[in-house]
Amino acid sequence: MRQSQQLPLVGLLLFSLIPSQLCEICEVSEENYIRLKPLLNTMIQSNYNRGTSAVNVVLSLKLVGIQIQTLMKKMIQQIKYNVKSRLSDVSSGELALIILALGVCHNPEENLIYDYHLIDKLENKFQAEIENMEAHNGTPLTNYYQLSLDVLALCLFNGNYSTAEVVNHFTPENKNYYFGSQFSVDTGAMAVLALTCVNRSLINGQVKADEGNSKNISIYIKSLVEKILSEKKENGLIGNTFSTGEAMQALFVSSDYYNESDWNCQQTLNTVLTEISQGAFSNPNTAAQVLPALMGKTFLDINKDSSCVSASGNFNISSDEPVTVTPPDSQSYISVNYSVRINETYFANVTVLNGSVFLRVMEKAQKMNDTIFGFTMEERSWGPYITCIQGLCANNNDRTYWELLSGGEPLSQGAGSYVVHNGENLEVRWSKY
Ligand code: B12
Repeated sequence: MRQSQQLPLVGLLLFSLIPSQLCEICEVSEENYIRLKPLLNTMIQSNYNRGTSAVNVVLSLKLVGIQIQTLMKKMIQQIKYNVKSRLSDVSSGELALIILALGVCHNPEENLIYDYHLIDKLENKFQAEIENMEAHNGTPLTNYYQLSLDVLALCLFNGNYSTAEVVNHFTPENKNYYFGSQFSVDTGAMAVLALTCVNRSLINGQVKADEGNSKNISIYIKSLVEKILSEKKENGLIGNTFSTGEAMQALFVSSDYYNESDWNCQQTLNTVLTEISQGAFSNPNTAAQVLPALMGKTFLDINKDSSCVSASGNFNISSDEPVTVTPPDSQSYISVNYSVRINETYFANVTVLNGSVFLRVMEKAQKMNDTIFGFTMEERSWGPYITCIQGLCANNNDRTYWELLSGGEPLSQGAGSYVVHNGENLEVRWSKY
């Protein structure tokens, strides 16, 4: 064969070797938007009277180009109330999310950020986090997921923050990226988004350039990306089902830091779509956190003029679609082993209706013996959060909490969502993170 005849063949061969999952194109195609419908239904049909979830949802929907007036109105009401009446109770990350949701895609509500001086207030809350770290052995008031949200919001909306402080506190070895010995993918992913924003501002000269800081931040991003990728499972999920969307966002913005062969984005996307079809994202927060990545968006698009092109038309959204209620299996009962572990372990065998969630087991055990199994909880946007058992209460400064486990393995859902099974060994363990 003459050399000129071989060329097209060589070209074809090379082309076929190029991996098909370039990250820029790893998003759900328009003809597959129907597969995202369960996420939208979850978000639209919830009745947001708790915590931050309406903010998460509005941020997510607007970022992908979907505007839902009734939700927006509800969120603005919530925000006004929060800012006027309980700002001291609003955590730094909650305020950061409020700013991101108000400012996303330069919508008319953006003015509220400035009318209420929310950026100044976030700067103060961020400073309080740093002060708490100084006073409490490096532990912030909240957590590093929220500190990353703070830096991200300050970076995107031109707030003041010290790059040196960011370099100082966001080293990849920092204990706050871990819960126990487990690297928190959600936390690492949010940090990559924040650090990427800071680095881009340094490079574009928006923040006083300092080559040393920028170099350090790049090293941090690379290391965090490695940690995120090392949590990739065989089926493509990164961390667990609920951290994968945010991990995808982090990997989208950091593709210079890993090789194409390190991540099969399409596999991750397909697994998430399968999980959606199996009803995994039934909590509006989980739906809100996963949606942007599936539509190729990241939090770094929040203040881009070009983003947020309306996608509503592609979804045929209606807020009064019937809610799909799964009928209970039957009125049969199951029995589970429940234990509370502090230093000692306290056991109970508990009978509950088939289809019950973990919380029902805890309530039943409490009725059986209030001294041993008595507990308190707080209603959060994610559902009930277990705060105290036997009067022993979780404490952020001590990094203690009540951990939920099944068969000795930590659960990836809360007490209000996790459906228990017959014969299961359930445990609530006094733990340190
Ligand atoms: C930090 C964090 C924690 C910290 C919270 C304390 C602290 N220092 O802040 C610790 C380590 C204690 C924790 C515990 C748990 N967590 Co957690 N946590 C997070 C994380 C990384 C950030 C939350 C946050 O600050 N958000 C920003 C602020 C503005 O929102 P917020 O709603 O006000 O945040 C508060 C609540 O979310 C609450 N919280 C944290 N986790 C959970 C989990 C549940 C079920 C509830 C009801 C509340 C809650 O603490 C936050 C700070 O006050 C998220 C990751 C994510 N993707 O969101 C996971 C996340 C929310 N946690 C999760 C889980 C599963 C748990 C546990 C059930 C794990 C377990 N096996 O025990 C326990 C809760 C058990 C209980 N006692 O009820 C899941 C929830 C998934 C789901 N489908 O419900 C997430 C999404 C992580 C994941 N990818 O799996 N968590």
